[in-house]
Amino acid sequence: MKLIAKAFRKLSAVFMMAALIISSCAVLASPALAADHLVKMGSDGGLLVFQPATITIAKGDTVTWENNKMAPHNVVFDANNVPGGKAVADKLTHSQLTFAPGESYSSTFEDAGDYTYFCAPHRGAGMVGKIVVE
Ligand SMILES: [Cu+2]
Repeated sequence: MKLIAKAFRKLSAVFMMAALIISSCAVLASPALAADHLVKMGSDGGLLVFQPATITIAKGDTVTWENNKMAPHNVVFDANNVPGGKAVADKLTHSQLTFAPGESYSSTFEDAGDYTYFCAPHRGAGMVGKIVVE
């Protein structure tokens, strides 16, 4: 009898361990791990550009724009250049200017499509970016 109880305890310990391993694998395998992508505002070389100017991301991913050089900068989406129109453009836009290096803001992209944006002070200089959400 004692032997059976001992074996049973051992078996349940093995079962618990297996359940733990399986459940941790399920967490690791979950596909929707959203990524965060960094775009610098102003190139390292001091050019008035977003760097990289175009990035391709997945639905649910976040883009963080970080002030780098040649401030001030901002990030403006307009209704004609995003899927979803004005409501989406307004939600993604960060019109407040950044002045200090390292200042940043982020937006999360929920729908597939092409999103083009610009920096208001430097639009004329060609400071335009594009996010492709697949
Ligand atoms: Cu700018």
